[in-house]
Amino acid sequence: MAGAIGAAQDGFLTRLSGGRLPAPAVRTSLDDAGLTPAALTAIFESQLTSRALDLEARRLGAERRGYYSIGSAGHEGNAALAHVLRTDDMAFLHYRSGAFYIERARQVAGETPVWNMALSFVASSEDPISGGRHKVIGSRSLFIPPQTSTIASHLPKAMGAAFSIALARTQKKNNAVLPRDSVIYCSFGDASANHSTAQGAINAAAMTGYRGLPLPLIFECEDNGIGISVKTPEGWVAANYGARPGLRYIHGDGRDIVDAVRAGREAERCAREARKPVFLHLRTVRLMGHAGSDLESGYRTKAEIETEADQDPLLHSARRVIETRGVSQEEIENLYSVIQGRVRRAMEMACERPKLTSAPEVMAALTPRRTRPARRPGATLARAPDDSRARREPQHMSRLISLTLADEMEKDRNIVVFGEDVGKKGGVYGATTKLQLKFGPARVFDTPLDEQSILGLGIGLAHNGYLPVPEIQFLAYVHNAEDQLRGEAASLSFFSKGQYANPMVVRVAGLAYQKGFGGHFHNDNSVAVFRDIPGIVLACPSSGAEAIKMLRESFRIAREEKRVVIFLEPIALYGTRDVVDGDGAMAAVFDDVADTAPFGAPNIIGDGGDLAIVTYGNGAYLSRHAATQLKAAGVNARIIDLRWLTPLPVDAVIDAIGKRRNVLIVDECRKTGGPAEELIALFADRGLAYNLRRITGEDTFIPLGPAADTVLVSEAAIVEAGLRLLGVSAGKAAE
Ligand SMILES: Cc1ncc(C[n+]2csc(CCOP(=O)(O)OP(=O)(O)O)c2C)c(N)n1
Repeated sequence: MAGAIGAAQDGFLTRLSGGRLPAPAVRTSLDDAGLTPAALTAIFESQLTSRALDLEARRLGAERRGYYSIGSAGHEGNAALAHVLRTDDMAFLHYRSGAFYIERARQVAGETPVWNMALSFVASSEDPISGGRHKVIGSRSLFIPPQTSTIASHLPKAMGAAFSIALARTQKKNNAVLPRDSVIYCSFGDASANHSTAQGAINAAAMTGYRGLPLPLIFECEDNGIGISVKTPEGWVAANYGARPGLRYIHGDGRDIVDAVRAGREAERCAREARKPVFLHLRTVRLMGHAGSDLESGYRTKAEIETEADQDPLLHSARRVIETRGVSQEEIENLYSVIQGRVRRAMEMACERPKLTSAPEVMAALTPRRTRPARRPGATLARAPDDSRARREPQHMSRLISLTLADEMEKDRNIVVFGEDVGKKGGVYGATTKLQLKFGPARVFDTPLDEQSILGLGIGLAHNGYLPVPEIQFLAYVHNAEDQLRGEAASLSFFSKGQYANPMVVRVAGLAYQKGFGGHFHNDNSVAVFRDIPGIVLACPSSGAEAIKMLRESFRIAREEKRVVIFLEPIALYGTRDVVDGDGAMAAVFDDVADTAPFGAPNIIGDGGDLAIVTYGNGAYLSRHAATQLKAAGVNARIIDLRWLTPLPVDAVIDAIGKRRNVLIVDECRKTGGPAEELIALFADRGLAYNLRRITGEDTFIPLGPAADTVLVSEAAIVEAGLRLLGVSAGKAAE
């Protein structure tokens, strides 16, 4: 009968047919769980459908017609959470959440979960969530953002999204995406719970709960006791999370759907009504190995595999349905057979649907769909400090940044600023000065000391209609959190066909040349980490006025193009007022700067026809000095300050170089991985035969004290390189 599909692996069917149903694992009754018999049967159907999809995906994978990766078999208990939660409770899912997805979709009219998953398994361009880019579980209408495969990387944003719900409620935000009484659900495996990303997010959630702040969040750990081939020590998850301050712990048996619903309801009450974070620990089993290609027999004994299969949640559910509804085993087999037939037909039809066929099609989703969301007028506090005087006087870059932030925040209430020390202190370098006084702690606040949580908080807030401005205190500390940008924020549009976006302006203080605060970590001169992230925008201002104009444009890019913008602030220029003594050229009067710096347009300084110096950040500042010396030697230079380092505005740069044959690239970053590499490659691609040279930092970490100067680009080196390019000897220039 029904076993035609995947019979070889279908331990469920074999056991069911043989009457080998497991003994009850728990004593929870339907009444205890608030579950009706009809609901039980409906959930069971979702579980069966998920299993049928797993088996079909395997079959197509083996036939090289599909791309089976990881299945949900053994984890179908997560359908309980879909039953318990509302369909507008945003869900950040573990990759074994097929049953959750199907059960949630069942509750919404017009959803076609089987067809959608089938399209995803075969990477059809008609897959409604990723458009054939990846096998992901996700849906815009079901409040399920698609998830990447990096384990635990979704926990920080789940924490952030839960935080955003509470914040929106406090602020009475009327354009929130997430309902004010909704909760966030985030699931993951037991091995994933050990990851530092998970630890950081759970810690941040627990700390929020410990402080008595609302956080409607369910972390659900699906504990199958193993991560690929490595066993989690017995009892470890409970021991680790059972008694965390600020975090409620609830245990349930995910093999038994009734107990899973009971535990899920308890967790839901805690998150929704008490608005406290919960750690829901569900026991599960993992069936059919880790993934399609995994040979489980290599690390598990046959007996272990069989014992797991005996505890199949589908068998437990079948027993529950037989006991509750008085149906026979044959009736369940028939039901499964019908479901399998439906799934097979969907899979076969999906194989015929179109795939992505060109790079432009693939890449169309790298950036989100553009919109022009309305700004919500900002609000300042009744007794907010008056900065009108500061706006009328010349200020250096860091103060201008705080004034620009204040200006933007006044115009747009969706903007929130957060990070380490940005609140009362106003930032280590004063770039958020007075913002908290002006806008209050709901819009400007300090975070725990954890960059992953800071960026995750940004992603979560952006999911709820905020325009987050997280600050990373030093460029060197982006690195321990870079996946939040690379794997999460920047990839969301790609995996969701532009349907989901998490626009933000990430402020990062960085680059070298700091005096008196030396060493590598505060002088990190590498932007390689950002340069190859598809879709991201990297901006780097070179003066006070530029910072105002570029920050304004960065907000526009985030708001209208929904992009992730990294705003890299050169620390050494924060307090610099002059290019040459007393000229005030690096400072600006905020109220006098009315325009913006258009995305993709470099800043052109000077009109010298002998030499084009292509540079950015501190390099632009040094080049302005050097240009004066070059001029004295008879070499007239034009400085082309890139402003936008990713994507590089190459066409505009070539335009700005114009007829000049001599081109000097001044790249303050290390030789390896700096923007100079790409510029030269782009010039070569276009067959441009400039008389070309680059000077860069050395491939080293920055040492302390004056030794730093030995490895960084200097004004003298720019002058020398410029003269050499033109064949003017330095000695001759000095004459
Ligand atoms: C950061 C990261 N490291 C390694 C992997 C490779 N990997 C994929 S799944 C997995 C095991 C996860 O186990 P667990 O969290 O228990 O979930 P399960 O697969 O058992 O449901 C590993 C190591 C990954 N995806 N992400």
